[in-house]
Amino acid sequence: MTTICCISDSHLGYRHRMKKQRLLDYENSFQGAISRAMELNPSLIIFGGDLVHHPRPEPKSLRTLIKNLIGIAEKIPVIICIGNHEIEGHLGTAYTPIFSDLHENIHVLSTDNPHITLDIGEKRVGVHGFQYLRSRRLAEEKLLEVSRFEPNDYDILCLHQGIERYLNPFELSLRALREVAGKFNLILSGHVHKHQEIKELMDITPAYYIGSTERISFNEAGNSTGFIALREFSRVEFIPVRSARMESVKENLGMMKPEEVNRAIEEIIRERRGRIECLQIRIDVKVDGDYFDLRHDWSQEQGFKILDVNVLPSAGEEFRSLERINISKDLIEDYFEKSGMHDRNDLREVCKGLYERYAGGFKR
Ligand SMILES: [Mn+2]
Repeated sequence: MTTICCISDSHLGYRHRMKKQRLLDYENSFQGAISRAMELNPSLIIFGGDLVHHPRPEPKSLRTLIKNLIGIAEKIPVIICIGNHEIEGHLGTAYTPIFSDLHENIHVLSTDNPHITLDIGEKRVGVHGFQYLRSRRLAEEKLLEVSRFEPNDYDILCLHQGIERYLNPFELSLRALREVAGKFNLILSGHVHKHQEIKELMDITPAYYIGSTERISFNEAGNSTGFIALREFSRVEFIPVRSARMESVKENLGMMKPEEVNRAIEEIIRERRGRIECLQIRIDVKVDGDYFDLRHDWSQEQGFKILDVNVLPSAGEEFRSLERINISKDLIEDYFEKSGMHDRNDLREVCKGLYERYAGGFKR
């Protein structure tokens, strides 16, 4: 069986919420994805970009990456697309193009090198794409350019761009993609971390977001982590990869006494200890009592890699009355004096300027 694996958005070297343990998570899920992929005995591995989180990655993560790339390349070809996290501007700001010098089996897609053709099984396979481009005009122009090639037996477009309806701002409109989609047998993209079909293209050609191997924010708590395996040039499977278990809990407690709020949060934590590794708790509550009786320091709670507790008390009368204070230039002067910032003339002038520009004419 011919298999092509596509792995994306591993974000190696990311220190999520400044936690050291999270650095390891990105490494482990990346290694996990590669081990699982290699078990499938693939003929090619494509990386969809954002292999690393920073354009100048932390050395240990870079070492993990390089060792793995060379390890794979000893056995099969590797193709890499360059993601937004790996590049700051032009190609010269990214380390990724250098990876093609590590091994003759490693190929990097870029506007300098947008077409890679390989013999896989009985087929001549073309993989086409370029580095993440920030400008919509440029990205659409390059897409059109890259789509002009002599067809192979099987052609894959591999990108790392924001696509209309999935990200805003986007760099590729659906119109531009639909125009060229027919040139390809498969379209793959990194960048959007949730694995899914790009359904607006599916009537022309199968198109997918590859998905990420580890979540980089609590917004992604609901995403599965894993990678794509293309079987026999026809079937696309999503292969799950173990990552840190993440949950985001949002609750509205209505009206509660501070000690009841504390107990409710402790209960949420207790239920998840040992089951969830990264936990975010967001509580909306009308506090019946003193806000300062809420427990504010949760850092002593053991058993989590990240525990993030936020209590948002709904605004009571005392907050609403604040809205009725009229701002004036005198009030700004007053604030700078009383807050001990009387020396900050630069900031004071900026504030007064902003007031004049946006609120100066406003009188109740
Ligand atoms: Mn990414």
